[in-house]
Amino acid sequence: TIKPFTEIPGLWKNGLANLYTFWKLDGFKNIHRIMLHNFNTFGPIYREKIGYYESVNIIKPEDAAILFKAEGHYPKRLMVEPWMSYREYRNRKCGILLKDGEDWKSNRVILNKEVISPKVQENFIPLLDEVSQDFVARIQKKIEMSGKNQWTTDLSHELFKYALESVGSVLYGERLGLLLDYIDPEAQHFIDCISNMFRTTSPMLYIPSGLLRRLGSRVWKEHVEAWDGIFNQADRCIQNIYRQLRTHGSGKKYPGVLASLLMLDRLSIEDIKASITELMAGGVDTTSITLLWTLYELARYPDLQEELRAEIAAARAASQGDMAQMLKMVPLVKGALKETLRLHPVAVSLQRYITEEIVIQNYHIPAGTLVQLGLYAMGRDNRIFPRPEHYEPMRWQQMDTRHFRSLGFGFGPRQCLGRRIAETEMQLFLIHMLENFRFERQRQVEVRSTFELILLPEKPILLTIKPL
Ligand code: HEM
Ligand code: 2DC
Repeated sequence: TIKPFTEIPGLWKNGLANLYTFWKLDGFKNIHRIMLHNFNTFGPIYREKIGYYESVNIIKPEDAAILFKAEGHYPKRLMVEPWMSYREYRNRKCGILLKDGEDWKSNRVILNKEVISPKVQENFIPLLDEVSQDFVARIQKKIEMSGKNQWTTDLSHELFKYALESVGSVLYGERLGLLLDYIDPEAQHFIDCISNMFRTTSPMLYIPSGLLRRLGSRVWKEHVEAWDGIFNQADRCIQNIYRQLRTHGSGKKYPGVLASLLMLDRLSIEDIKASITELMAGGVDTTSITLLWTLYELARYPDLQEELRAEIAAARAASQGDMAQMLKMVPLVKGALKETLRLHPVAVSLQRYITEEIVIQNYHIPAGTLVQLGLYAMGRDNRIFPRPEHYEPMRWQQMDTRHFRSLGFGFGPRQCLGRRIAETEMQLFLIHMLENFRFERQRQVEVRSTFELILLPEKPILLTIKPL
């Protein structure tokens, strides 16, 4: 017999009391560990209410399959309210990330063609390959300058630049110049603004941002400042391409995502600007942190680095300089990235408002409910991933991975729009870096994640980079 919604275990009766407990547990930074704890306490499904925000939480791949079948034609995830509030406050248009319904769908269909289809991915490869090669050269220079034939560093700042340079080259079809010795202070400011934007979002998640705005609170002010910086820099980049296109037209073989969208002329300029801004902002911390975690894991396993190098060398030889071909021959590199996202997902959860009633773990869940899949908790569950604490890229070759286990980029028509850019950029990075360097770690202590809307390393990760 199927049990009613009201019998789902969990703490959902007193939202305010739960918000207080959450706050006392420093929940804003520990949301991922609290979710893990809740699954251990309540089992594979629990209901929760924190403040005014209510959800049902699930963890199993087979339940994720049921969830995504009920997401409807216009899948809707939890609205990040502060992001929406900013756009209302500054009277800015929402891009693809915050749109809904038919408006989202019609924009997404067009963006898919220019951002995530296999056809355009081929165009991204040479652009991203060049950025990776420049990054290697930059690291080589740093190693030389150190005078010690090795470089020990917190690589995150370099990775932010790499990520912005990569996404910028794809969006604008030209280089921003972030890997040069002297970089544009505006570009560095943009990077700082993105981190600040994420950091100031999480404390506002459970408190209506309208309230914080009227109270003139400090987080809200910092949040606005961060988004202002993001929009201003993106506007400058977009204006620049727009002007070039009007005066010279596009001479290049592939002019980038923005110019392609402008020439296609199927979205309004305002819609294009809004989504390009979000793509530019979404393309920095996500890939850079995933790459940092990957190097962190690889630094612990020198043998794995060797296996990856062997695969890369074989692929390099077999593909004879055709990078598109080469990327099809590196399953272990791809497995490593999946393994990183399993242990260190960018998004702590995936969420959908279901459009029809479903049954999960024998409980009725009514249409309209917000259902969350605990991505971080799933990746660390030993019933789903045997020996979850082991970093084993190989497991993605053996297991039945098709069944809702590799969900780092989300799922279905609402999945990450930047997925192909991110994957290509990260694969090329690992290929070039492993072809040139070895990675080691000073202290073999574990670095935990902290929640700043996305999951980030709690403290700096120090790596030692040595030439091969
Ligand atoms: C959405 C993860 C990189 C732009 C998402 C979602 C996830 C995600 C989990 C929500 C998907 C869902 O609800 O099903 C990641 C990860 C990345 C990454 C793990 C890298 C390791 C990027 C990059 C860009 C980007 C590089 C931009 C170039 C977006 C956008 C959305 C999105 C625009 C919203 C799509 C929509 O609502 O239709 N991402 N992302 N992401 N991501 Fe990413
Ligand atoms: C954060 O409880 C935790 O890819 C919340 O590139 C639920 C939630 C909702 C939406 C998620 C967010 C979480 C984490 C960050 C995500 C976001 C959707 C897109 C965004 C996953 C899980 C991200 C990082 C985008 C950001 C683009 C932005 C900078 C314009």
